[in-house]
Amino acid sequence: MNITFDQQLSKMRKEQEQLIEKTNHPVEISNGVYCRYQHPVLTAAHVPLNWRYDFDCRSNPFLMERFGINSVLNAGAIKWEGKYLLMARVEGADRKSFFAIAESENGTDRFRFWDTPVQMPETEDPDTNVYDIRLVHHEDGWIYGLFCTERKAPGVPASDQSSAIAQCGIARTRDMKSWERLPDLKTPSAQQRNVVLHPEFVQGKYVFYTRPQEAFIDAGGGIGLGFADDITRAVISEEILIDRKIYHTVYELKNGLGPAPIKTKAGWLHLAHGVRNTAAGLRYVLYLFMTDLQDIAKVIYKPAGYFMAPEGEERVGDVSNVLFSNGWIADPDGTIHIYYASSDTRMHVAKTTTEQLLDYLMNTPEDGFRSAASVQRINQLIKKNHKWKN
Ligand code: M1P
Repeated sequence: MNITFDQQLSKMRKEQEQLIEKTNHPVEISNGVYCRYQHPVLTAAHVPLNWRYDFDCRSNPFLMERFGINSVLNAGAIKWEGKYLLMARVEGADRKSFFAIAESENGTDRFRFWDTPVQMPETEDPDTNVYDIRLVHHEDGWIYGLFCTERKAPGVPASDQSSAIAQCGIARTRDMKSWERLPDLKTPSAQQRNVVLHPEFVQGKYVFYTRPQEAFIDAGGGIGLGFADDITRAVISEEILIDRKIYHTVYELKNGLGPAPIKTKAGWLHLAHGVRNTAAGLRYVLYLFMTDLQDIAKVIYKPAGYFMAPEGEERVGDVSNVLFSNGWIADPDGTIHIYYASSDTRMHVAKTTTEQLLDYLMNTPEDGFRSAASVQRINQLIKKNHKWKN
């Protein structure tokens, strides 16, 4: 039976509504640190149909998708007017990313995109691609979005159509709707990605977490920190490395900060991604560390290894074996929603609390950097557990 244009459109609408309205439940098994939720919270299929299809049967008789969406990933997150907002990186079939905001009442399901994508202003040097925004409500009163702006590398031979320059774009808003674009961050490094703004002034200055890198893919020594006097012309003259890459760790090849840190009574809570190389390609996992409230460059707790790694279906996607997070929301009751993308394809949520993360940070052994040190730690645990046998 041939179905009509109207029947097909109404079927598509119904299916999308069912997807958006699906309740998300926590998965039963948890490691005590966090709890994953069953379904992705945002996917390409959540993107509104009227962004993708021409609904006029005269100009689109086959009801073809006119603007393909490839993936929805790496979302910044913020609580705004009581709603959980994800400012996602939406990537079209044309490979370009743009930002779009989706909101939910409870932070775990029914995320629905706003009517139109974000209209991000450009600087005099237009961005080829923008992605991975970090949202932060700064104590100066503005909400800032720091993101990667990518442009073709200048002065390369015509045969080279891949070399690119990544820099940190900065925009700010007061209403999450209209954005003011500020000049890109200037640092001593040739390229920047994964730059995050600290939510408070330190000694009257804006503080940026950076990731100094000399080339587009290869990152430098680790996660850096720099100060700027003026955010409307942000210049960092020195980057201090606060979390270095280390041989034979999950962040051996590169690392980068995730969302802006959360302030707790014990210190600043940081979520980051670490990357190592394998025969199957790069593997991205998430790890946590904490910095001192007085000296934000000082790491005071850093459990060994990863906090979250790709599992099950998360392992497969556009860039497989990747977890990446640039958004989390801390509620006043201590609940933390961690938003993470899997394999550069879709967004998920995991829930935890400040109390659980503090316990994890303070009581998980640090990396011993040797197999023998791992065995020693396990033996300590076995000894401690002896009296609880059976
Ligand atoms: O493909 C994995 C990630 O790769 C980049 O992250 P990094 O700069 O740390 O290597 C980014 O392009 C990120 O968007 C992507 O998810």
